[in-house]
Amino acid sequence: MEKKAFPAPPADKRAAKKKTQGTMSELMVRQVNQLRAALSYFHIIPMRSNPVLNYSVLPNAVNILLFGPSGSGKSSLLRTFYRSYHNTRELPDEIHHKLVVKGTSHNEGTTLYTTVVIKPENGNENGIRIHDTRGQIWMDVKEKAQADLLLQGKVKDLSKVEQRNHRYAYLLWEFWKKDTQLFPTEILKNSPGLTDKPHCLLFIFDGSLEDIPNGDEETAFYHEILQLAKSKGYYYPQIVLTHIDKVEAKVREEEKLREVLDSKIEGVVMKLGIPRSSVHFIENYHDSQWDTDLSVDFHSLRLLHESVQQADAYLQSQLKEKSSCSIM
Ligand SMILES: Nc1nc2c(ncn2[C@@H]2O[C@H](COP(=O)(O)OP(=O)(O)OP(=O)(O)O)[C@@H](O)[C@H]2O)c(=O)[nH]1
Ligand SMILES: [Mg+2]
Repeated sequence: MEKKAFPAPPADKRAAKKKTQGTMSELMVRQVNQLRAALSYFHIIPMRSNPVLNYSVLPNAVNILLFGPSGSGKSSLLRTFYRSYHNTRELPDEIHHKLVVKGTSHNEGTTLYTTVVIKPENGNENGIRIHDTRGQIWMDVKEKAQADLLLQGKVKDLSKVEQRNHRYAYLLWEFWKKDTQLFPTEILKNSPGLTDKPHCLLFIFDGSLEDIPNGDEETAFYHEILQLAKSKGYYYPQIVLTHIDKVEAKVREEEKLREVLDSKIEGVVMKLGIPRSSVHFIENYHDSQWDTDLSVDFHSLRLLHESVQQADAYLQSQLKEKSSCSIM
């Protein structure tokens, strides 16, 4: 895990310890600034030099879609992205009211599909949009059909993604019904294109749990969703393990912590068949965490940067040749 990749300060030499810590945080400040700059100037497929390809279908903003079990930290991650990118403690009112972070007394947090603009598109600069979703609870066919709908980019902002009639989708064959038969038409976009589709998928799990994903049913469910995503051209979904602070609080010793984190990552790699480089550990801003935390900013901006790169690669893979008509 990158968070611990920095050299640990010597245990008993105070002056040296202070100096090392100073150098480390200076380095991190520099990297955080570089990441913010890279994100603010990023441009989707900057080299558009192949005369055969139709670049006109490219969107002006990337869509990053968050998936994962209820309570895993999706909405908190979105909030963390916003805070880190804008270097701010407070979210604008509009976003604050839109985003629902689950309180300890609530069964469910987010219920609506919610789009938040982290960075607006502006002239030559491309935007970043993050789409928050209701967390999976049942891991059933109904939730699989909902995930499928979201993968197609068909859902309007602030919609409740729920089948029209509970009778639907209980049986497996119902999954093959048309979306318009399964879902209320008012939540569906008419003809979604590349601009509406997700360009990068992030699967969020609570990294402090013993078992990630949590149990056989959950593992089978996300394994299937990942296969579905692959069949739609998403070859490198990223897996985000939140709550690293909780793991750190339990395992104080540096070496032991590395072991624990490595074995968690290894478990996810084995269960979900995902490359190791696509698994990230994160601490989200949570509860009443008010002060800016350099390490939280650094790791979340690295993840956001990686997500934007993945979105770029996906969009590149979706480019088609111009039709002979449009060339003429
Ligand atoms: N300690 C700690 N708490 C976290 C972290 N991320 C999220 N939380 C807490 O976990 C709880 C659930 O977080 P949410 O962001 O609402 O989770 P969610 O995945 O959006 O939940 P649903 O909307 O129900 O799917 C909240 O109380 C958060 O404050 C983290 O990295 N560390
Ligand atoms: Mg949520």
